Amino acid sequence: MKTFYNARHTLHQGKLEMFRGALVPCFEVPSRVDHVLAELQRRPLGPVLSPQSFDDSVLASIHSQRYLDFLAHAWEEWVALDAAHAARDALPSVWPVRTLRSDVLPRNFAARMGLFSMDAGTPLTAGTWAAARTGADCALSAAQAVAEGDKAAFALTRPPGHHAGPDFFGGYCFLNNAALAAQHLRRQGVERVAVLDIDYHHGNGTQACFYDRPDVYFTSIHGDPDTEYPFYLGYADELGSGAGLGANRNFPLPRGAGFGDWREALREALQGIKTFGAQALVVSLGLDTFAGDPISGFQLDSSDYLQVGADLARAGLPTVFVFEGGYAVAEIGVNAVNVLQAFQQQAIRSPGGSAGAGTA
Ligand code: Q9C
Ligand code: ZN
Repeated sequence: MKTFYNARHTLHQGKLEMFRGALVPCFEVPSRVDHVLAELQRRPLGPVLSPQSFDDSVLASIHSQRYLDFLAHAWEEWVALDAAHAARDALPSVWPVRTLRSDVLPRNFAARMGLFSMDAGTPLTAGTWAAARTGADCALSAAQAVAEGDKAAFALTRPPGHHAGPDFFGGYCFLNNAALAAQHLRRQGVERVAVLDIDYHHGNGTQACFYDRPDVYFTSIHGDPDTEYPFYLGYADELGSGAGLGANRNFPLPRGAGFGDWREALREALQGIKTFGAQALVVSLGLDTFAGDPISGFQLDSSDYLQVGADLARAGLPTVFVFEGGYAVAEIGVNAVNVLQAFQQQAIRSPGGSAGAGTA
């Protein structure tokens, strides 16, 4: 499969995030993607390509215009407030919670930053917009390749995307790459698209983008939000709303869950996708389900990711993989490419999925 690589990812390098009352070094670091790229050069997955440039129309159909305008100009506003800001990242510190207004857009920068964010763990830096915008092009390029007939494609980018909602950033995410890929597939004529989120953290942003839509099915396997970030979404009783009722399905698992329970949830999630009648699949590929992840709590090992890739291939759907979280940097290359390579090998063995030949 083709990989669309965001060479501008290094422009986004957060310094510090707020964690338990202290500013600590960011977990979401550039070397994450460097390790995946290095592993792709060691193992024969396929070509590594630069993305095509897409105009802003798909972005504006997922994110609000006032949010996109904020992101595109936030850094220059931040530095214009005080030249000393150039040396430190912008973090929000005030939010319009219940009873406060978010319809009015304040002139004050901190007030707007809070209005467009969900946590103080996601620094906005000088290069955040450039990196995120090119990352969106990677996701759209991967979706385009699949729309044109490729069996699968991979968007290798950071910052990640699945926590970013229609008008907010957070969880290290700014533009929702997986949602953009799904929306692009829809616009290219795929009538029913599924998004499967296998990052450790619930994909609250992606769920929010499609919650009332019957044409994009969202399903996620993640740490129980009762104890795990993003806390305020990702419960099993979230089934979609209005016309989208029945097109959302969450599989929260307790912190500490092992591969057996995780894989059973994957089986059920894929069954839901099949029942929905998806014609294409977008996978939010987080690798923070790994036992060695420093901020997460599942127990997958590196070889388990081979099973994950093969299980995904047996769904028999054209598939866009979008890189999300994963903070065990030394192992993230092997773990990511294990999923992708096993997917590719299984897809060759049983084209069209488990209904095809050679399922033994
Ligand atoms: N400092 C993704 O995996 N912070 N985002 C948790 C650790 C938020 C994770 C506390 C974690 C967000 C894309
Ligand atoms: Zn995550």
